[in-house]
Amino acid sequence: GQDLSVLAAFKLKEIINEDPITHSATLLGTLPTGKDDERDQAIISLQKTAFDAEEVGRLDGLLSSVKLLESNDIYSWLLGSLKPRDAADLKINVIFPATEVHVRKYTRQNLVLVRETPELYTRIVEPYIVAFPPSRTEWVQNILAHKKEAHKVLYEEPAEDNKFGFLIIPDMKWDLVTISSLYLVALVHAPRGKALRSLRDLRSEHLPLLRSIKVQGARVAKERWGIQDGGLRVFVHYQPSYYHFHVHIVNANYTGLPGQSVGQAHLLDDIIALLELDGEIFTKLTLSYNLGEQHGLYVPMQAAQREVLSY
Ligand code: M7G
Repeated sequence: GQDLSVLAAFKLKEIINEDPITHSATLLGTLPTGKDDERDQAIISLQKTAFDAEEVGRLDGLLSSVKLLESNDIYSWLLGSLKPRDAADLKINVIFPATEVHVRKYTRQNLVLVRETPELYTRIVEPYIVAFPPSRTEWVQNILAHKKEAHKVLYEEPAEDNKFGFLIIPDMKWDLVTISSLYLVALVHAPRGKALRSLRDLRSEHLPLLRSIKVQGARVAKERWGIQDGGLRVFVHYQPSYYHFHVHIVNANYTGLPGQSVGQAHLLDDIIALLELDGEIFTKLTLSYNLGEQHGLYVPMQAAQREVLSY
């Protein structure tokens, strides 16, 4: 259809990432803008979809051909091809037009761990956050204003004068069908003048918001998809890619994703527990995290590390 012809017009420049564990590849290239012969930068990510538990049970319906590679005692290994079927084989994400920040984010890169004291936050990280143009979180504003993805909102609490609200919506990483890779995101509705950008901004006044995200996320996942208590991994990224506070709500069994590693993901339960101990804790804590060498904070944070006491 229409969409296929758009993707077919993609011209590859470079494969910027490839991961045999997540069965994914990220392509950098160009797509036509629709204006004359103009083309602009595009990022296309391909990921093989997970199996549906029911579908793997019927191998005859699943496989079109197999080839034996080897057999030894009770062990055999083969290669097989999937039959054309109703379920999709690939989840495809397109970013177009893609900015340089996107290209850098999606390009395979070395990671380093850095330590961010409150002082380094104020001096380096906060100005970096403030410098992002508002267009960077246009997609969030579109969702919060019900201009995009409106029919997919699963739960919503509006903000009131002094009260934070939020909504829960399927994450764009999710294919919307495979429960084993269920991935939702909660986006915060901040009252006027109370922007909440990241983990660093959290204070005791946000505890009701955080608890409500936890409760409603669990309720939605249970009612819609039968996910039982304890079946979700709910976490926050630091650093995130987008500085409009949001929470990742993921099937607990969907493990091993790059965004779930130590050095990036913080469990919402742990964040709540910390704030219960001390409502100002995020103004005092040194936070450690990994940065890719293409990340905008990499150079300044690396340079500042010698100021951070190591022990
Ligand atoms: P993050 O921690 O800021 O960055 O999370 P990450 O992308 O490095 O994880 C942002 C989350 O929002 C990610 O899980 C994205 O997949 C998701 N997301 C990003 N965009 C642009 C969209 C969107 O347009 N719609 C939806 N539904 N989710 C999005």
